[in-house]
Amino acid sequence: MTTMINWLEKRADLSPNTDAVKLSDGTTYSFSELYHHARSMALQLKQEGIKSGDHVSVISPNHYRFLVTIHALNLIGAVSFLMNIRLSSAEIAFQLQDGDVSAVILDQRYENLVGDDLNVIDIHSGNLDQPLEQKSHSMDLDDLSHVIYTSGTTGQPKGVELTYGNHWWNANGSALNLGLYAHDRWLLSLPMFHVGGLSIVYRSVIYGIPLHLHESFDVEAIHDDIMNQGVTIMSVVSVMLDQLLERLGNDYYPEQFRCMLLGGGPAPKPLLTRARDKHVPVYQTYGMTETASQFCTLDDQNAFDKLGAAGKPLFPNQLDIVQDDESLPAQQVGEIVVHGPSVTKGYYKRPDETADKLQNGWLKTGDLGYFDKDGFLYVVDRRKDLIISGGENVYPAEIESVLKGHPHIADAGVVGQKNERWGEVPVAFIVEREPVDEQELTTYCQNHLANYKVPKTWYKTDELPRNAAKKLLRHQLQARLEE
Ligand code: S0N
Ligand code: AMP
Ligand code: MG
Ligand code: MG
Ligand code: MG
Repeated sequence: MTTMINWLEKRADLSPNTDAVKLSDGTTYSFSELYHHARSMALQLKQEGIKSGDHVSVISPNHYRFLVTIHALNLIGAVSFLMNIRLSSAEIAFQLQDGDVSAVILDQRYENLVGDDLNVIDIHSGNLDQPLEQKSHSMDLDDLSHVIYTSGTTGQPKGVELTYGNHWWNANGSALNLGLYAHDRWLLSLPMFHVGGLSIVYRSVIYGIPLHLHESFDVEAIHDDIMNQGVTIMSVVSVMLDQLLERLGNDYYPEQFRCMLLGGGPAPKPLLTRARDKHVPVYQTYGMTETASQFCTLDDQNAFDKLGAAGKPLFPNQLDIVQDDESLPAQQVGEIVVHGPSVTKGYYKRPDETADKLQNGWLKTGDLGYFDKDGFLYVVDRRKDLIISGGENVYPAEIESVLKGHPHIADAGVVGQKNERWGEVPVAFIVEREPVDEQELTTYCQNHLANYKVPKTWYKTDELPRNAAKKLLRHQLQARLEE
């Protein structure tokens, strides 16, 4: 047990007048204002019945109120379940139930995603400037701060448990790698419901630097922010970098822009080359929900030399490449396993899966990679069957199980297809029981799944390749696609 003063409270004491946030319309809030707003929100939420230890879901796009809510729930000591706004109501319902969630704080635009059996609170209600008494708040590094769901090979999403300690070590490891300057400003456009965005919230408070909060991925607004508003770091996924480079055209970013942190999936070599040609300092990173964001990252010295590498494990993380429990030498591809204080303690209410994936403190990621002779990580393949579309994970098993629930479908197999815009998109092979048209299938999937999981192309076939044990051979479907 390691207790600390609440980080926002500490930051508001150390740098009360420093900007905590800058919004795209130019509005700024200082750390002391953010702290006051979070305490006001916490008071309101307590009046709504939320107390320490409660499981509370937050469903919102990026917004100042979302940031305030995250801090307010931390002040109360409630565990926040951050949910992807792109999910369908069926997917949200699963997480709410699985997570034993008792209240939902949401942006009204997403009201239709939840039933009325829970305590639903409008994130935009409540006065953020309430008169408050002096009070001190603490946090325990071993306590859960968030649970974030990820899908799996089985098609059943599971909640990754993240503690304050996970975030603390992640933020410290990041600064020890990227460095920290008094004038740093981190642009936040990744959604805060994924760890890539969430981790910036904690870095801002722990480092005492402003975050430039964008409510959507508006290329023009972001380009302007980098060019004219002193942004020094931005976190992106490949599809964002691609569009930003397009917008940059023949121009160059100002010198103070020192890091484009690129993660969330593979980085195509041509994209990295384009960025290098434009002197955009891309730091490729490897990390995941289970490691509270970046785990391995390139550094200043090697950002341009080790194109394609995801760097070395951040201080004090360890990463190994293994096969049959043996470490492999450099250049040999094996499974990536990770160990360190930013790694999750496990999956909520999933003791078997936790025991299977976390052994002796090492997490089996399922990803494949190798070290070069200098110890830099190269990720060569993702967890089994994982498709990444624009930074969002898509698991074939999840889509297949929805498709097989359709009365006219006898069998279904889903694989990823290369896509100019999203990197990869899911496509489906189906065996019909009775004729069914593509529009009907698309609508059916839209009712059950997030949009980015809906197959973009349908291939009708007489039979799917399965082995003797009836296991679907997805690589054969993949090969058919490439033909
Ligand atoms: C790429 C984004 C911004 C695209 O969204 P955009 O442009 O805002 O789309 P919309 O206008 O909302 O929708 C238009 C149509 O496009 C569909 N759509 C939207 N997104 C996708 C998608 N990803 N794939 C396929 N289709 C998509 C909409 O449905 C809509 O369709 P129609 O018109 O039919 O209604 C957006 O997708 C985005 O924000 N992506 C990033 C998500 C993300 O955060 N991923 C990272 C998750 N991983 C982690 O957090 C761990 C790694 C990590 O921590 C990290 C990652 C990056 C950088 C740093 C780190 C770090 O370690 O610190
Ligand atoms: P998520 O937790 O949803 O962000 O998914 C994390 C997964 O994204 C990892 O397990 C990898 O499969 C993939 N990933 C993350 N970073 C990289 C990278 N640098 N190169 C390739 N794949 C990556
Ligand atoms: Mg101000
Ligand atoms: Mg994901
Ligand atoms: Mg939908």
